[in-house]
Amino acid sequence: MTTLSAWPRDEFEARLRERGKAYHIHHPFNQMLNQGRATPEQVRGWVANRWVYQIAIPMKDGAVLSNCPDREVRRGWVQRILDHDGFELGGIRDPGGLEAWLRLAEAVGLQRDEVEDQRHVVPAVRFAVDAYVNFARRQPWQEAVCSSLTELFAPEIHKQRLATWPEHYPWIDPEGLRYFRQRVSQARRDVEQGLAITLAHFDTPALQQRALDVLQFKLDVLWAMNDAMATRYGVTPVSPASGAAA
Ligand code: AHQ
Repeated sequence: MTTLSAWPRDEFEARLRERGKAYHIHHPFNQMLNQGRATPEQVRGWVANRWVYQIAIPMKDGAVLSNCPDREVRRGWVQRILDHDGFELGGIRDPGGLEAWLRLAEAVGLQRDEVEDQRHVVPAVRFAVDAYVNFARRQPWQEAVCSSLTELFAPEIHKQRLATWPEHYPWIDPEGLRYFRQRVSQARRDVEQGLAITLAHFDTPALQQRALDVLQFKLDVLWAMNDAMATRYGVTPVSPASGAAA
């Protein structure tokens, strides 16, 4: 019986990054959005549905904190809640990412209340988001940390929106894209802590495979959200005339 040894950390990281092939940047609904094929209704549907994911993040991160006995880890992780909920500390005030998302909603022609009351949210979007929050509540905190590593691939998707939406959707007030701008650096900082914890904790062959499975679960959460939105709003096909890349 050959006893497998754990992958060295650089190989383990490479295998985590390799899962980026299944990131929702490759989903047809997201490709439609970032290639400029989305109608205003599809853009608004995406913003209104993603609201339930955004408001779940602080609760998910609160679950990580509540399960984590390590003060040093909590000191780093708590920043994520401030990023989204905003804060007022020692005279410094930041309205936070949830406020920025509502600004995005107004910029695409939604009213704040129709986003906050979740009237447009598709059931399967809600179920996928609930699966993520409940995963973080129930699983060991290190697995919840690992599941956040879809953010390894997030800077690219935010930069893609910033690069393509102004040209494709001139009707969207550019001020609404602030959320994507701030996430590029926040995602990079998040990943520094999340990756270090993951590479250190998952240190046997079985644990490393578990980490890949956890990351795949979260990739599936994001993919399933896009499936649900595609079913509800459709995916505007690439028009033969434009010949734009599929
Ligand atoms: O806006 C996003 C965000 O705040 C987070 C937190 C992080 C997590 O803890 O799981 N993941 C995440 C993501 C955000 N935006 C998504 C997007 O496509 O706009 C990407 C998503 C992620 O990659 O998990």
